[in-house]
Amino acid sequence: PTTIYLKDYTPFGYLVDSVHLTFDLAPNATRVTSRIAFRPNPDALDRQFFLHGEQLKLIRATVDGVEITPDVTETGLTAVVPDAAFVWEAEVEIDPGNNTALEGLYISNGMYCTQCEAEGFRKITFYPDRPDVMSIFTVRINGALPVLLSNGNPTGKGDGWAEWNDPWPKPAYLFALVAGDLITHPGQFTTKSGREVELNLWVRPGDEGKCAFGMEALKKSMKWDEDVYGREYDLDVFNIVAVDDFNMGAMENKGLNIFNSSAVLASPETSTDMNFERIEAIIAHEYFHNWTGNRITCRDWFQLCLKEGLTVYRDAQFTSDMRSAPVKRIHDAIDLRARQFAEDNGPLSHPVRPESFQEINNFYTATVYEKGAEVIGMLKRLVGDEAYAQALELYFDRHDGQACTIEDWIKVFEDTTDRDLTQFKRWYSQSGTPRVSVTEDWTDGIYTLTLKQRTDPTPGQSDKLPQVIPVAVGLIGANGDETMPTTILEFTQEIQSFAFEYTVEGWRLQGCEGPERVSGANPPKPTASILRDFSAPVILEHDQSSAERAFLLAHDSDPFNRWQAGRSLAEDTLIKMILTDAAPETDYLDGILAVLRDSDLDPSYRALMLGLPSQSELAAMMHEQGVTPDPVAIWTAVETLRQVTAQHVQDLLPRLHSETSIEAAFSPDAEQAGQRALGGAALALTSRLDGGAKAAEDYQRADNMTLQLSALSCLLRAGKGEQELNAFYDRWQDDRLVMDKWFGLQVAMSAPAETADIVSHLTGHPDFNWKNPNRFRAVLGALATNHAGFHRADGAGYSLLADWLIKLDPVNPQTTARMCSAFQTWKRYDADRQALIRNQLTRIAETPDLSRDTTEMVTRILN
Ligand code: B3K
Ligand code: ZN
Repeated sequence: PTTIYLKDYTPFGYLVDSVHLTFDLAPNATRVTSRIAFRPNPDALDRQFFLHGEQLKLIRATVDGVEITPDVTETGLTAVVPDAAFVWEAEVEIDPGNNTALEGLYISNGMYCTQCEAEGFRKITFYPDRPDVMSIFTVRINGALPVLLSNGNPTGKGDGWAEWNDPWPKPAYLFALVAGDLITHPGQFTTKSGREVELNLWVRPGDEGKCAFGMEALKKSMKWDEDVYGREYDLDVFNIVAVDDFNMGAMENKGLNIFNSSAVLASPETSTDMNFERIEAIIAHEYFHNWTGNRITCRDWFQLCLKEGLTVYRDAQFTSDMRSAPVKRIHDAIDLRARQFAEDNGPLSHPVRPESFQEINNFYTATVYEKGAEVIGMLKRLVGDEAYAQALELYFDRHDGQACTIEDWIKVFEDTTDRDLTQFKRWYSQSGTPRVSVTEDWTDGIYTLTLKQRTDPTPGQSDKLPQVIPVAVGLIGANGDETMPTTILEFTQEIQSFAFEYTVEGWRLQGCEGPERVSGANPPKPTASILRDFSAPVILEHDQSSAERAFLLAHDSDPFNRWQAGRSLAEDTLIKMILTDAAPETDYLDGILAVLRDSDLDPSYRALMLGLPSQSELAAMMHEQGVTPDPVAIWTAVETLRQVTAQHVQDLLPRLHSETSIEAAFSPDAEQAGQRALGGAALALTSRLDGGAKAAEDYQRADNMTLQLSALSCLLRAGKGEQELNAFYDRWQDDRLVMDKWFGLQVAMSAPAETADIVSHLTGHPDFNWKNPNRFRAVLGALATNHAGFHRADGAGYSLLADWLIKLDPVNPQTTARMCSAFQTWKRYDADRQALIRNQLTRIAETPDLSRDTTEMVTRILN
């Protein structure tokens, strides 16, 4: 396989003035006719005329109307063309009916649809399939289907045909086509300048009842982007289509977003609160791409974080505004630590802007997306809100219609603020998670924090340089009052000290403007709250006593760090329990009890406080401490802590149940969702004490999916619920999205010794349609995330996953490759497990005709 390097970028030899495409749809022989106006690119040195093309049957090609015979290979064609403007025409035949990879044009449940990002357009016709080639597309679709959609505005339609024109130049990866028997849930939006936009959410008949929430989320997103970023929508229509077979969440094609049905369809009966929140965020994310991604796109795929990091950052801001900002921040930190830290500290570690790849689809990662968003959050923290807003304004003005780089992005911040961001740019090029360790000094009334940063070597990068880390710090006095409000420390050196002095107005960073130090005063030593609001994506190493953590859990005014104090107490006690069989610490148990009692605290926040670190994270922490993690011991400790917690808060449980019961009609809003989250957490604890009696009752009365699933989880966890599981199946067997939950839950709730057997059993179920990515992930993805079950000592989990990855690879390389990451943490475990995993990885790697996608992933993981 060939490796592509960032440093080798060169522009394409030609510019594309216009593209006309005609599709004659037929399931196994769709004809695609293209007419493309090329002209030499004055900025390019190389005039080689190479068009990408894969799995295309070339019927004919002409240049300026004269038939030619291009040189066609597996990856594209070359042809001799004039050294002046010319018109290229080609007719190709493709087979969407047999396209199981779900890239290019394919058919899902009788519906034609496309997925072109990153490099799928080349499976539709011959084209310079690269994001820096932008053009105006006009599309005609001929097909005997009621709904025929493409990008842009509709320009005509009749029986069996439709025409579309997209006035905004775009790269081919944003092309989309949908054709099928679809029904719209319509909507309408008037933009701030008065443009009337027709909105549609297109679904298959039967799904009409699951559209209302998505449509409202779209309108809210459109409004928010106008209010907060000044970005207005720029076409007459905005279409969203729900598709059942889709490799990821959704795709931001210009004016025609295509969604995995799981990322857009929702109803109270069938969706959990988590589903609602995720759907709202994904709709916003894809919509926000209209400016950050589509109007301003990426020069090449190495710049992917330019659009993804920024768009994730924007959707996080949106969710914070729509729901609870602290809760969103905590969710994001949990997610980053679980997925991105695991990636950044293992064999798949790569910079936010990678420098090489074999298959770009393998780089749609937590690092590019989520760490990419964190980098933007840090930039905003460093320059301030106002400068951030100005820089963004400049970015949109300066680069509208262009294909840009991270250098362009950084430049708008430098030009706005006059800051030199050279060191900051290391966040884009240096991989690995920085570790920040903290030591304190307390001398003569001066409180000093000394911070030290280091990043361990990562693949291809042995030496690391210090990064710019914004560390948000607050100080808290002995009585629990805040004595220094959140202050950003700009931590740029390997070791750096920050001294704080006592003034009439409390504590203050030395050297800052403000009142003088109060000399002679004898203030008590403050307690530091460090990395407030998770101000940087780093691992904080701060040895604090349980008492200090408990103090912060009780008093920190920063909601993130207050939660973090509880989380750290949980981690400490769990690790002690695992290593020494110790009993759970009372600092943790009492701290949790106090938080649960505090009914002034938002229920969703209290529910989060009850969460525990994942078993996989505990394994990572032990590994970092030089101890080989034993998955069964970890599982046992977590079970014990849960049981003891349940007993410890027992008296409070009835109150929590009544406090969280909702009289009002169901709403998926943050308030009710928070109550249900706390109620669910309380139910889980109750089930530890009553063997599932209350859960069985709740299951019977449940009138929404959140409660139904949380009750069923409790029953399964208690080793019960067989009857309910069958009833659930009977009730929901015709609803794909709910059946995904039915499959996934059984795996997630299984006891470690049984997980692999349950997975084997479920993969034999008649409804296990393994070619559907959602169903495949529901079962095999759940296997990979059931830590103790997956890591069963005899290797049953490993071989089962490998069997299925080998089977899926020829059908759908993208989903296979992505799921290989289940093995990325293998070097944490004992020699026996490592050997078992190595065998499976090698077995996958040696499979004949393994896809480029999967080959790249297993090779990187093995090395
Ligand atoms: N841009 C798409 C992801 C495409 C993934 C291609 N393998 C969705 C998103 O990030 O919005
Ligand atoms: Zn995106």
